[in-house]
Amino acid sequence: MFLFLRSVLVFLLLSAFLVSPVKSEGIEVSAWSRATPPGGATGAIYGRIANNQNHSVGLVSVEVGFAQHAMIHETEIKKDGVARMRHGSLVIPAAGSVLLEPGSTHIMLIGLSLELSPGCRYPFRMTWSDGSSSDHDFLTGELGQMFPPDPAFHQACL
Ligand SMILES: [Cu+2]
Repeated sequence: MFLFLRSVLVFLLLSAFLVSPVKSEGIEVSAWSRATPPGGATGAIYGRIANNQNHSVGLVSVEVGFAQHAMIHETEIKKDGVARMRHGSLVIPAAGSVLLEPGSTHIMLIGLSLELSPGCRYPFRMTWSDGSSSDHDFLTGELGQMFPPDPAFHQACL
């Protein structure tokens, strides 16, 4: 009897551990950034976010352990030709994807506590409107790079 109760207890503890928090399996991200210049405290994450689920999801927040803030920004070109960034939002349609790229929508990183180095891969977490969250990495290319770097030459730097 005691052994039975003990296995029930172990089972309950394991289940609680496994179901919380809810991890989304339905979000696929290939993300990248540019290297930051020495002393630079801001950066941006670009890439493609695909939603393989049958419901759309809105991005609630992005957590990057080494940035004070991470938020969606949209770049708009004003009539005077000057680019300005403003706060935006992101919804990934059901069975669809969204592209983040330089000069357009991006995840802005503010208050970086480390320099983003070429050849590095860094972790981040996204939280979604359906209550799930998903963990991803972004690859870092060169300063000013306009295209995603080659994943083959990247290693975890954290
Ligand atoms: Cu920005």
